[in-house]
Amino acid sequence: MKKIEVCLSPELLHLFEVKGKSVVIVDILRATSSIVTALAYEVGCIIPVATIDECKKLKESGCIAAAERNGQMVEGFDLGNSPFSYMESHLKGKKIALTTTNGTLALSKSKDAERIVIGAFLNISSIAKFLNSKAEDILIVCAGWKGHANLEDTLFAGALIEILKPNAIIEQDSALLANTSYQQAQKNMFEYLSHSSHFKRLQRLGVEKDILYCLEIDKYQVVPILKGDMLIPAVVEREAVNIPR
Ligand code: 3SL
Repeated sequence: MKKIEVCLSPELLHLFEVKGKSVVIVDILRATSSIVTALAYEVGCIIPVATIDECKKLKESGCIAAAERNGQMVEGFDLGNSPFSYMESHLKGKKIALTTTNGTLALSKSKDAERIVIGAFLNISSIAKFLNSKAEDILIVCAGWKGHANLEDTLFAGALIEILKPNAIIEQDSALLANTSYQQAQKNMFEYLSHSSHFKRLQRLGVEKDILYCLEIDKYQVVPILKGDMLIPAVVEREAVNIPR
């Protein structure tokens, strides 16, 4: 049986071995929900980068570029981080460079993993199925908020464990904590999260509809996987990727 572990914040990643593992990056509000949405809406690929400067360079080289800091779109970029902005038909088949406060940073810190996939409630069953089809141990990396753990990513980790646990070993307290929290929250996650910090931050920014959307379960089947520097759907993983700008 494979092991499942949960890293509650990228700041704790030095305590884990990522090499040889399937790593699931999670930033429910909203980076990983936006990435899943983008690929479900047939964006060609997402190039995740940790910094605004890297994203700017990709924009200069002709990519569409999306940047978010502190919940808001960064001036001078084409897109922010609302999942709804990735549903536009003109983005179909395009390369989009993306940097976000925590989500893309968590990803860049996990790059030594055997494979990296992107998880959200929107694709949770497909992620579980994909992970079950692989032999490697699993590490769920929660993006959190600026080094701190957050509730929404922890709940997702717990929900994924709930699906995977019949075939897995859980021997670590953060995985137990996540799973127990999810069991408490599952009847009404929106209500459960309503006192959490990023929920309130996004509410102040007037994007409560993004929160509701990001908590929808199994809306899509796409499994975004990192290939080189691009996130693409896992089903096209073995095909030659030749995506126009
Ligand atoms: O922290 C992140 O990476 C973002 O998802 C934050 S926000 O939801 O866009 O505010």
